[in-house]
Amino acid sequence: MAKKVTLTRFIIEQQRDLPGVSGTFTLLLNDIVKACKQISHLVNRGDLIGVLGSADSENVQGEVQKKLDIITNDIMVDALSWTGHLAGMASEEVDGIIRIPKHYPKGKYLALFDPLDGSSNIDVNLTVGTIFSILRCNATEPTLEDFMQPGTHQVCAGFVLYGPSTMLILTTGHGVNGFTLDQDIGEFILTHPAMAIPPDSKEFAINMSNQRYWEPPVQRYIAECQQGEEGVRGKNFNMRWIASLVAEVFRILTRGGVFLYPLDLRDPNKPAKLRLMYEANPMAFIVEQAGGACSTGRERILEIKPGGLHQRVPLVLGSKNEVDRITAYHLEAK
Ligand code: AFP
Repeated sequence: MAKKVTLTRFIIEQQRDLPGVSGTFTLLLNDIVKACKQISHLVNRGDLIGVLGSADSENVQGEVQKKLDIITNDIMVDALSWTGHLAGMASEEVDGIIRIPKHYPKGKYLALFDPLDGSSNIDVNLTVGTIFSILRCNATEPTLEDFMQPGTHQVCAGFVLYGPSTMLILTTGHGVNGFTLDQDIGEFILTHPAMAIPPDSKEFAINMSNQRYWEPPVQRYIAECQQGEEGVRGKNFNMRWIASLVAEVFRILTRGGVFLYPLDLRDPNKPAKLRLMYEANPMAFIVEQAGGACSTGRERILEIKPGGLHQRVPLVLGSKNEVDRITAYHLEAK
């Protein structure tokens, strides 16, 4: 029978090759994974335990919250506050810095997360997930400035996919590996070692209902895909839109493709939808580690100097040659 490599074994073995990464990091990762196992159980139980539906409240983004948005945020905060591994946290669901209570020890990392990405899908039983990003922090009382680190400073990034299988996709800067939760033993098992995104693709993901708001370079790229083999691309394209970033990224990690949530001119106060610190940056780290590319259309996501915890950015990620083409169209149109 093939040897089952658990997440814990994988991290410990990988950690031996990572200079300066202490056992604390491994313990922090295990704390995050334990919280995500709890979330997986709740998402799977859904209406059986009355956790679906709207919470009749809005988050800092002005978005209507689902009950599970709040529940999963509480699970993450409760699971990570007491451990002594963190100096602070930030969440899509909370306006400011989430501080570590004074009676708990503090650590040298910051955790930033979207506790339930794609939550607008939860009531229709589609795949959702938890996205997390880990930064280093030397301050015991971190300020906003301590969080404002570019994505290149991430120590680790990952997401857990609550789909037909519960999966963890993880990078610590040494490639991307996928683990599937074995419900029988409650352990994540290495099932997708060394994930790599094909450089070319025939599949794009975009919310077509926003087409009238896109900038010309995006209009051009999508039109060329739609022209198929009769057009300049000389090949036919397929389209997907799951409205769940975690599901789109896993598909792209598995078979290639390009995802676009571009700048749109609909609301000048909200020119983009996805958040830099806990959506774009962790996904950019993962995608680049798998050989893909991640851009705003004009610049590399990971090099953006953040201006706020909930800053939004346009997001183009996936197969490198497709992302490079889209970026080239933006630079040509300058
Ligand atoms: P929700 O978490 O509000 O469902 O938003 C999900 C998301 O941030 C990302 O996961 C999707 O790719 C994108 O928004 C879907 O956006 P649209 O609802 O505009 O299609």
